[in-house]
Amino acid sequence: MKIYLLIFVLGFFFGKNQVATFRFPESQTTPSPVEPQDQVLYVLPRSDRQAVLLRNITSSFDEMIILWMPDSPEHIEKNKEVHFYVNATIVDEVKSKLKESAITYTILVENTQSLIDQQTYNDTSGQRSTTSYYEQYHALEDMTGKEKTATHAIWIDCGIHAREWVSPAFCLWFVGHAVGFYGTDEYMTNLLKYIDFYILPVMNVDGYQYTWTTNRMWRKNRSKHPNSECYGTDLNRNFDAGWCGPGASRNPCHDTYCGPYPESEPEVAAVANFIRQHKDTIKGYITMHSYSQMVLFPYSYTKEKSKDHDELLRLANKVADGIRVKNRSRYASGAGADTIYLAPGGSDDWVYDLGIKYSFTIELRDKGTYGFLLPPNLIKPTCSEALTGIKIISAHIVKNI
Ligand code: DDK
Ligand code: ZN
Repeated sequence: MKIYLLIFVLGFFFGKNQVATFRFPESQTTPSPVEPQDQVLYVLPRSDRQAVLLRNITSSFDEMIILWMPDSPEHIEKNKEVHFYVNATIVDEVKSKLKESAITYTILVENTQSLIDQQTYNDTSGQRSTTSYYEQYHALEDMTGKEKTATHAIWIDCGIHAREWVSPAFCLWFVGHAVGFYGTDEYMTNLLKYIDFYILPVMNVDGYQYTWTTNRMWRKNRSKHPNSECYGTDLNRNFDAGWCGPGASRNPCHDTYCGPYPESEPEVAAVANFIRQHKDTIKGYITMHSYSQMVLFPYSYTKEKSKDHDELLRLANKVADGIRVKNRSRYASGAGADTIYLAPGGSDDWVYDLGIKYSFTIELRDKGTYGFLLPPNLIKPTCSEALTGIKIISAHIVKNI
């Protein structure tokens, strides 16, 4: 089995400079004019004799001459352009050799070092919210964000449950919206200045695939269990939060099977490890499910109230109100255990107990008319209202960090 932990980091993260200005650090790194620079020379060999000479010259100075065109000295031919990069220390020597042989050359690039400086110079790193970010070259660490992760982020995952198809549809839609409407959707544009999003479009990849190929109503992942003919663990019962208490099953044949032990499933272990490693950065956790139209928060493994119950309830109510006003859909709100049912081992409760206060489960459309078989024409209104909700949660988080 393969786990694809596909994370889009929408890293438009906050920096002190809002606008990147473009300037060259000429004085810092460029050698003074008297110091010779590497040069790129251009020669058009006019005869076979000249071609042979050029072949010899370009192959004799190991590392000091780098042939740009053609790809190797053997390919140098009469009447075909030759471009080669000459180290500063031998520029004069090479030029006089060419002159001796009556080969005319022109200098293609005189200021190589300045050009290199321009290309490796970034005004600031991580300023992806500015257009000029995309008009600079970026080192690998810069592109991948290696340990340059945002200071504040919100995690959204979709597709914990295989048959809840509108959930992955939402994650894709969210990424498309965040990228495509960046600059147009003012609210989103602003939000992305302050916060990064980690998006996991499909946590339960194997189960999701199985719903496309074999059984549309499959919920769990597809792991095999010893001593049982049945497949699959409910990933939303496998997190280490009240694991396998009332509301989960120890029977591998059941849809709410909690697995042999907490985080036994690779999908859960991968997500839990990532979130543990980023728990100081991740300020909000939102997991998308369907169906029943609800905004849920901890706890679901116990009927007891969490210590942030009042704040989370107010925020969940605000989300439901916002969706009702803007999108005219009705969402219920409340702690999981009172609002839907006892459901231990869930991701939201685990994340909450890890110390990430703003932890929500959103149950998307509908209320049972189509259930898991929500027709494609309802993807758009479902995603719009979910986005309304996520904007409200995000704004609250930004205000409170
Ligand atoms: O896992 C479930 O049964 C539903 C989503 Se379909 C959510 C239950 C409440 C949140 C549990 N963490
Ligand atoms: Zn679900």
